[in-house]
Amino acid sequence: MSAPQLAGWRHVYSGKVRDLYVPADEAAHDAEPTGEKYLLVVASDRISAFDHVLEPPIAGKGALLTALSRWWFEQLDVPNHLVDDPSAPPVPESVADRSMLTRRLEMHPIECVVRGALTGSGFAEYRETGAVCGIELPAGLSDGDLLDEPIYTPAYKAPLGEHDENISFERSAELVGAETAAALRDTSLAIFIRARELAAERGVILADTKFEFGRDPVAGSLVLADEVLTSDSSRYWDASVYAAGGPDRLASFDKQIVRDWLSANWDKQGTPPALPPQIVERTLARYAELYARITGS
Ligand code: Q0Z
Repeated sequence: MSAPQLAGWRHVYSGKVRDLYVPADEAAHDAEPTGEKYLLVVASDRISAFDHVLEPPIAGKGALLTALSRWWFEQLDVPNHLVDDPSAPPVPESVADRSMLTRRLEMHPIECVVRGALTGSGFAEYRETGAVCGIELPAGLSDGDLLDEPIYTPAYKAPLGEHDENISFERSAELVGAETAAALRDTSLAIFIRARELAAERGVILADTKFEFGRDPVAGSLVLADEVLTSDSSRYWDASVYAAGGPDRLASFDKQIVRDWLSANWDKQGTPPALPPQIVERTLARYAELYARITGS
């Protein structure tokens, strides 16, 4: 269906929005002597909301999110999974602007979530227990309140089909070892603090985000993988809308138009209706605006 055939690559997995490929002829492309393996991460134009993939796709979304991810990788002082290697299999022209050629890593089964605001599942957990992932927070916080000190709230990446589960830092250490757990936490927090500051300079609040890291199979070192700081892996708010304090202050920077339209035009039972062209157009414009604001171009 939506994951197309790519010459020279074999499709191995699709999420709601992205598709993964490995080289069709893996042996021919293992870079000696390291035996490096590649993975092509392709961002489609698919958009999801309320746990459904919608029709039609938002043409241009995949390229904008890929460009945003690439831009953030460049800003960050952290080793990442991007490959620029002439001996790697070529990336098909058709997906060049919405794919990342990466080194295949041994992924840590932890979603490294950092929250600079209390909302979503973090606020829900706080309301019930006063804590998020074992981190006690002051009483009386409201949905969307900003946290002076961002908090690291890891989740265990459950096997396919199961739901990710919020865990304590101690639990993460049991899963990946104390040293790796500490590195995941410290690196995640450091990236978040830098990114939040940068976004703030551009009038955007980075409310929270999720990183994924892998282990370089040869060096054993920690490598930042997946997409980074895109609006599919992060919550971005418009700082001026947030400051105005109205009911839309926690509106998603880019997806809110879609969510509002669906809420008004669908009872959330069965298949969602197709988005009208004007909603598609306005949503693409929001993705473009986020990219322009964050990168300043
Ligand atoms: C990322 C994901 C996607 C669904 C695996 N460099 C890497 N090495 C090994 N594994 C991964 C990466 Cl990026 C990896 N995901 C997340 C991506 C569709 C899920 F395109 N899964």
